[in-house]
Amino acid sequence: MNPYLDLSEEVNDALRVSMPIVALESTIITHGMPWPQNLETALEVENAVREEGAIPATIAIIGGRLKVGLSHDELRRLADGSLHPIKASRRDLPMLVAQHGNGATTVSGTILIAERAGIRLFATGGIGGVHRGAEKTWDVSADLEELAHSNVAVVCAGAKAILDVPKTMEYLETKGVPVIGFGASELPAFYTPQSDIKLSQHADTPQEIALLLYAKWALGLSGGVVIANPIPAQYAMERSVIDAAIEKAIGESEVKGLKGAELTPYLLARVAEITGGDSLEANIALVKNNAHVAARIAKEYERTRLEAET
Ligand code: PSU
Ligand code: MN
Repeated sequence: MNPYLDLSEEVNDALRVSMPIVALESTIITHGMPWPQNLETALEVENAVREEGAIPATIAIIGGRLKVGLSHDELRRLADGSLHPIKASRRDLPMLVAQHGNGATTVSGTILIAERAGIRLFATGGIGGVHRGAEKTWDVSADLEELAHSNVAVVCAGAKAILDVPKTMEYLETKGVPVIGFGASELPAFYTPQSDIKLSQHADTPQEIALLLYAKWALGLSGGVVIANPIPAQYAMERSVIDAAIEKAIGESEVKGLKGAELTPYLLARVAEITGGDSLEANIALVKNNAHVAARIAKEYERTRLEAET
């Protein structure tokens, strides 16, 4: 085991007896949602995983330790800002470890650490991707490169339109990352269940996905898989409303000249403000839904793996 990793007792026990585990990120708590909904959501998402009979493992860096599975107190201190965590992707890990710093892990930071802990399933809201205007800014999320390397499958609600979604899909294809629609033939657009982007692969059951994951890694094809799970219809937003909010937020970010790691958190917060909190409500609902699905897949994956290996 990596000497910088700190597994919680519960996660350690679960790994020992091959219980299904679902990794969860912490940037969504610290830079993706406001206090106190961020803490409430973090706890509800962990609960969603437990309800399915799997173990949640929220990941963050505290005092330079790579924590897999957080205590209630650690979650609260991340959520209320008292730990002052930076948004941590792959590039930030060496400094945080060397200087005993605190970091909230993005999708990239989380799946990198999950892989080192031996966790194969991860749930979040949305992944980072190729930003609009990337041909000028070169702003491409480290999430995409990490998905190309780390052997972890991500359940998300597709990609939101703060990104250039077609370019994001091209990037994933180039890197050999399968994008599977879960009960969907189109890529979900985060706040809405559909986009106009057809997917070449889809699956209707957790078992189908588990078999695909097993096959991928048994073939020696390293890297991740994106499982695109549409927001449940009752929580979906009106497309014209959310599109207008996103356009407005992007316009403002350009006027302010925002770039780098601060851009995504700014856009998420502004879209929530502009929609009067509706986008936050949708965001919370879809993350919980993703946690349920990831836990069901994790259970099937463990079953598949044990069957194949005994
Ligand atoms: N997209 C969302 N919600 C989020 C994020 C992305 O809908 O909270 C967060 C995730 O942690 C993701 C990160 O890994 O933003 C991507 O940031 P960047 O674009 O700076 O790579
Ligand atoms: Mn970026």
